[in-house]
Amino acid sequence: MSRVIGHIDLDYFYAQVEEVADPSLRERPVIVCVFSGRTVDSGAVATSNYKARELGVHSGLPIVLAKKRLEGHNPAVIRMEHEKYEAVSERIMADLEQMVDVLEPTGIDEAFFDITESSGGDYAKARTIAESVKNSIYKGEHLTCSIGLGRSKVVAKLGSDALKPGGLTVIPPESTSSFLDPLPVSKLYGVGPKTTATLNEMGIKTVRQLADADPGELERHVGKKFAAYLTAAATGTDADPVVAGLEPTQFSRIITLKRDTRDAAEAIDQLSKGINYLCGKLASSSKSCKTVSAIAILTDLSAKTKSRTFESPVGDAGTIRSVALAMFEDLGGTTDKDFRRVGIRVSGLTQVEDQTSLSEFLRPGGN
Ligand code: DCP
Ligand code: CA
Ligand code: CA
Repeated sequence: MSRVIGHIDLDYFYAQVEEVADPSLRERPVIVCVFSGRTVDSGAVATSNYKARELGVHSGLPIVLAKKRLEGHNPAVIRMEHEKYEAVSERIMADLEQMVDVLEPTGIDEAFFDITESSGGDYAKARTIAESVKNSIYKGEHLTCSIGLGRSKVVAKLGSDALKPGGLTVIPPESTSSFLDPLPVSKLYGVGPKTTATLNEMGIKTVRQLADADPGELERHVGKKFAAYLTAAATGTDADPVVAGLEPTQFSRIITLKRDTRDAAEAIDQLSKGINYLCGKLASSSKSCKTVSAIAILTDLSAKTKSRTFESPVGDAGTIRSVALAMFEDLGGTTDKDFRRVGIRVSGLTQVEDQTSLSEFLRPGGN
């Protein structure tokens, strides 16, 4: 039976979540921004809706530049709220998990899935399943997504990218090579600018040319292991299975301070929301943690961490806060540089219901 692998990617995710919350935004260019807090507009665009993209505004663009490009178009400039998008993502992933055989989340807005068994390897049936996934997400969250179906992860991923936004691209096994062949090699999963340049220098521009490349020559240029992957990817025969999402082993939050400082109380004050968020994560997954770590990125961008491991697991904001405060005080005392960014990590996660018998799973330290 032929495998049926899917890849799902939510469309302009953060910006679409904002549009759902306020539908009047749909008429305007929307940019969701990460403000670094240094000067009024310092920071970058996390993502933008398609109206803004048409005006040349994409992820990663400095906010100042984005505003310039959107001048006169009545743009909506929105501050990124990671917790908000994460909550939506978690609901969607939980829903998806019920609809497919195996779900492997690979990012906040995307996942691979396997529906070989439920479709019986029949791509017409698989299409119906993918359509109901799209409908379900739309019904539950009013969000659109793009899905690709194919016989491997590489093919499925290219499929979800092929007709964005709102696309469903089904590539049955017999159409694999006609779909892959004309694509530029840079489109393949795992092929970045460096590999693209290497391949182009070898005269390999399209996926077809990569599939036909001399294996020995390919190995000489990119190494044996990567050459084998590239050949498999180019022929849609990459065999990587979809692996069910692993349980998280840690949660963390890191922020950029409003100003550089070595004052632990000031750092903790700005981390308050982050600590509450971490405690919320622990509570909602019925976990507590054995280790709390304080992370400081100094003005010279070097990183310092300090960890404390408890006899019995903790999960309340008050404890984490006071332990973190003490650790930041220690960290501040060991350096003559100020903190630029600060973060908290909780690890050694343990299920609240059964802490004693789970002690064997606890991980040491978080350094
Ligand atoms: N993101 C970010 N910074 C980036 C890229 C992305 O913060 N440089 C965030 C915002 C996006 C989310 O991750 O909404 C998902 O990233 P995608 O690359 O999937 O981009 P989008 O979902 O925004 O758009 P697309 O419709 O192209 O998938
Ligand atoms: Ca996306
Ligand atoms: Ca994505």
